[in-house]
Amino acid sequence: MTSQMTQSPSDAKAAETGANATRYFQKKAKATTGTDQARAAAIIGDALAALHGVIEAHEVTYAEYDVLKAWMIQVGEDGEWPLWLDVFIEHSVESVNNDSRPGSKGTIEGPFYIPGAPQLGSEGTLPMRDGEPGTPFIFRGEVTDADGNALPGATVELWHCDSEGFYSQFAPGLPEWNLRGVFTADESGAFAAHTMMPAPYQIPHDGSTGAMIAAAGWHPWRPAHFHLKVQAPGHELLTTQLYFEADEYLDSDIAGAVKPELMLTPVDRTDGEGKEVSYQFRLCPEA
Ligand code: MBD
Ligand code: FE
Repeated sequence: MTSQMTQSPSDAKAAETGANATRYFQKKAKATTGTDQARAAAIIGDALAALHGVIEAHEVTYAEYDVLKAWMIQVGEDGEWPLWLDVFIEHSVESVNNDSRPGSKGTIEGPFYIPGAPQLGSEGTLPMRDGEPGTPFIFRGEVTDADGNALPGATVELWHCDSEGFYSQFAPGLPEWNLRGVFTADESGAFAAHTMMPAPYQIPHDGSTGAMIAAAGWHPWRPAHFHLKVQAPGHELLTTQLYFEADEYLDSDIAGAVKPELMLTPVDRTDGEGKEVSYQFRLCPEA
């Protein structure tokens, strides 16, 4: 019967969250990469050799091998591969591909981006519940090219969790587009997003991903963050996150996605309740 009853975000289960993330990923996944056979053989061969090296270095037992097998089966059954991969692997792919770009630093997308959020113009309030809990926050941004010239019409997609760490469309009982929206930079390249401050965030940890973290004695936390995708014609898409100075999890982000360039230092608003901050996004010219 519980499935018939109204659910609240805190009823979120890693398996349901994971199944949603898997479904969204499968919608956008491409079947081919254009990777040729020689490169595929090199990547696959090196990946397997690296794993064999770990097994030899630690003299992994058959009992441990069987635990790995059972665990991998369970990750798949619960749909947690998007979560696990984005937490433990994506940061390496992101840095190999983007570290040498000029302009603002990017970081991982993570598993909870959904395209098609409401369009809010150059200034607006993200969709939120009546009485949305948290500290009101104004995020002002400017979008420029790598030389600092304004990029009017640039789009800025912003998504983040609520003050309890839940993302809409991944935890039950939240309005569809809660704390997700798309802004368009005005003629001076500026936009302003009115929202609530996100809280430090625990990745879903009641499933297989959590079991691995617990087995290693780690914690499941990420520092509080905004997720953003910033885009303008003729420029590379910037996928990034912004964090808050002094957050206790900056040095131990389970997803390894913090960079010193991605820090916000909000100040108290002088004209109202809450905090505000501004940030400049410099986009890299298209290759
Ligand atoms: C998140 O919110 C997130 O940003 C990452 C990287 C992984 C899991 C959940
Ligand atoms: Fe996130």
